[in-house]
Amino acid sequence: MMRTLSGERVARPPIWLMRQAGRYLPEYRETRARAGGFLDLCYTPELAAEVTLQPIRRFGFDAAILFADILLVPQALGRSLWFEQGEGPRFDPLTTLDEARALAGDEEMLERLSPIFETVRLLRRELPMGTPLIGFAGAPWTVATYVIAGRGKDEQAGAKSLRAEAPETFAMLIDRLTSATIAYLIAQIDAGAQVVKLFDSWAGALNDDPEAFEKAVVAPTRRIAEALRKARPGVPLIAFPRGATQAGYEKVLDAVAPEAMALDERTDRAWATRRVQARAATQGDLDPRLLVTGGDALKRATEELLEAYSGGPHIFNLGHGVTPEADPRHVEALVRLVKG
Ligand code: 1CP
Repeated sequence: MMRTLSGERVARPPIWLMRQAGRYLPEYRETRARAGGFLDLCYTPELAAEVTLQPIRRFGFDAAILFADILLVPQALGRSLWFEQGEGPRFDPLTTLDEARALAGDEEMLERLSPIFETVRLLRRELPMGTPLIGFAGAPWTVATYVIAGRGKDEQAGAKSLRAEAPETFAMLIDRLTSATIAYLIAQIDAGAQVVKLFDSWAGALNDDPEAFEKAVVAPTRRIAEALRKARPGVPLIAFPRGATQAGYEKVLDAVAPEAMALDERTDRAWATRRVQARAATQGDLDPRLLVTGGDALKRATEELLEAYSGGPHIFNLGHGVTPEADPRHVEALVRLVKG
């Protein structure tokens, strides 16, 4: 994993999966029940470390990703967050300048997130040698879409209209999220995270507005990358502007120069190997649905992917997260295929 992130093409690509810890694993569901709920699980270091390690033990992935969530940052900034059973995260929507001004400062935020850093420290002690720990945060745009609309999935319209109608409020929120994200990632690195990933899951919602993409996706991501490189040089960064156009991915590549670029399942691999892999390790881009269906289709798609990216540094992953419907036996078959 670390050699690939330094730009080396290794004989067998490392493999890890987004959402490799999660509801598709019975041991995860059991631990979450023991914690009481999803947020309790995130804030209980022993149990969060346990669910981070579960997929490492079961499948032998080449990297671990800290068990936490991108929405813990806005929660620690003072926005109330809860999970609707069977639906997903909810916030009280942020819509006014006063609400944006009232967000907590970095110190208060870091204090509230201190259990997360304890999880990182526990993991660095317990992970096998050679299995690096990936820390992460949501990119400001994606986090803002949840904070503004109060919910996720297909609800980016709220953030887009706040940007148009209350630009000062929107800019203040993005600015606060950007500096909070820098402080949060530095604290994860100091606790032991060896790689960091920025999830911009809703970057593609701005594909129809290049100026907004530049200001809300590219600029904050650039600021975070530059601050991290200055404060903690040598820690590789994985960028993930999910759903962006090819031009959008290339803008992030130009502005951020990440060590790896995560690609979603709509990626044109001829473009990705020519334009992305020449400058960063690629990561992705298997369709997560194949882990529900498995079988020959999974085998063929995996072989095609390995072949397509074989000319340069590549990290095997999905185009998005493992879904709750995925079958652990198919994940096991996938890891066996890639490692073989
Ligand atoms: O147990 C449960 O029911 C909760 C499901 C769950 C899990 C397992 C949520 C709620 N978050 C997580 C963990 C999580 N989230 C991780 C940790 C470890 C791992 O990957 O194994 C990470 C990196 C995330 C990141 C995350 N959270 C993103 C970015 C990646 C992506 O999937 O696009 C996003 C958008 C979130 C928000 C979020 N948190 C949880 C859910 C269900 C969602 C998505 C909500 C929506 O549909 O918009």
